Amino acid sequence: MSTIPSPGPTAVPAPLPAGEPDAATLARAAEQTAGSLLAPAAPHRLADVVPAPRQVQPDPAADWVLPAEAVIVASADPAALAVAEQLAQLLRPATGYPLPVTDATTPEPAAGIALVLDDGADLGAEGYRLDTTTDGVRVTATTAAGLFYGVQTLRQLLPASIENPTPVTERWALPGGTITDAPRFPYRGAMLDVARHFFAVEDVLRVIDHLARYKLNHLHLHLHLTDDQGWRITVDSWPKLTAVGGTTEVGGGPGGHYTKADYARIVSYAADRHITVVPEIDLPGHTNSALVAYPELAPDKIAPPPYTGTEVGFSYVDPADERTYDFVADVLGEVAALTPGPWLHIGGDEAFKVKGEVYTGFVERVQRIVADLGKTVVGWHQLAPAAHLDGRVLQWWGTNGEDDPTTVDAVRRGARLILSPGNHAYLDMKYAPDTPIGHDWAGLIDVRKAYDWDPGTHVAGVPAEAVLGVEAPLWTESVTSLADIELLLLPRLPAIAELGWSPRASHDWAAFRDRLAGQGPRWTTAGITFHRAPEIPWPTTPTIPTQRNVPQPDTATP
Ligand code: TNX
Repeated sequence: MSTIPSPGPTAVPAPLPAGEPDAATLARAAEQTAGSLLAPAAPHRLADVVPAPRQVQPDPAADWVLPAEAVIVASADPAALAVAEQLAQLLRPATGYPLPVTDATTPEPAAGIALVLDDGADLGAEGYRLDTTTDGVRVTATTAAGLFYGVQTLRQLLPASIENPTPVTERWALPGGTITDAPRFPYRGAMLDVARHFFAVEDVLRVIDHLARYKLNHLHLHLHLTDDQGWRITVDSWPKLTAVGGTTEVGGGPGGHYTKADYARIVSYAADRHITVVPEIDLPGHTNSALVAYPELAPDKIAPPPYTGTEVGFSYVDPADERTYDFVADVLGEVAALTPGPWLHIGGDEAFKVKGEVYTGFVERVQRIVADLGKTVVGWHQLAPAAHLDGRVLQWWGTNGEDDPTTVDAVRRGARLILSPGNHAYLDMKYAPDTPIGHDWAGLIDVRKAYDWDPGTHVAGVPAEAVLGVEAPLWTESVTSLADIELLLLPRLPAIAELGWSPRASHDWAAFRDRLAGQGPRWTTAGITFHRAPEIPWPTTPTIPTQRNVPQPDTATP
């Protein structure tokens, strides 16, 4: 296995001058556009999208080439205009085109792209329709989220060189036809553990970008905020949590934490991409870093030493001390106040030393605190035996979906499930024995293993209606850099994204493998690290033009 370095000399596109295009550049672009009218069809098929769209109706006679003078027109609505501006920002670097964004009460794509909010479109809360005709592209949706997903699809339909950070000469052709799309599940997430190793805000924002690309949006980014090895979020009423508990991490590094402003920045960056942050405060176990800071929370009232190893299950806050519940209420109250989304994740996993009724009693009190804050409880499926509370969501991380009567019983009492099976969705598992980082306690997870399961039927006895969606957790005991994160995320994240988004009827490993292969050149061009999984037929020829005005062969069309 290997990672892909940034493009070598042969793949570097001929740069156009940065900044405002001058007259000569525009003239060249015009000439190129004229030439492209005679050039071959779009290099991609309309169906070459990850996750697979619900319905694709190609119309090869309707291919369209983005002209240099194209305008992006959006419905006169701030949220639609914001998506239009995001689209322009995606397209301007590689095209070098100005792509002005304008609004119109009745947008018409004269020679450009239109993003249309239409209440009557009947496309659902997250669906969209994308029509490419010889006049341009029109994305229609009922919500700004739908427009945003349409834009992610549009991005993938352009040549891979659209990912280049500087202008390249390219024929920006889009395949003609109509895509009508909407997700299978409302919750499509990934988790980043920022407790075992701390990651800078910029790294988290980049991970959010990766989620957005694959429509892992809306309710998804789940920050694992606290653990034995470090406390990562400022709590004003308990300042030593970060001042003391935040200064450690696995392996003895310096740790770190997010200030409230940092956290707010992550939340708003995610919200701009239609991603809701789900914060986790893991209780009652995984709390060594809190006990180091506040020994009164420890069962023996003695501060344990800071922990920088990777064992689990040894620490817990004292369920018999009222101060513990004051602590929980304060912490969850401050985190809830910073979090616009509906969810508070309270962990609940691997509290090996808090058993039976003591455990369920603790969980039930914490669930009540969450409800009193107006939030919905999410917790690992170990919460299952505790009493049901309206809306409660269990995140199932088991490895045997055939045999979990406790979870099935909780679902019968009203719980819904987020599916994160350890042996399919855990992004910290190695791909193969030689993967340089990662775990293997749940087995090896190659791309096919990540892809070949069905969230709707995975836990026997749990009906598909009780499944809210999927989440791919990335635990970071062995992950120390953004490149490590990307190596484990890609290409498995798009596999989980497809399980969350695409209709089951489209599930097909061979077809997925081919579509996924087309993402490789995009990541390479964008400078994103990924695992070059041997089971994926990554293209070997550079797809980025190296010379101006050389028509590109129709390589990707089978
Ligand atoms: C289990 S999954 C854990 C984490 C570890 C992870 C490593 C879960 C709820 N708990 O504490 O980091 O395994 O794969």
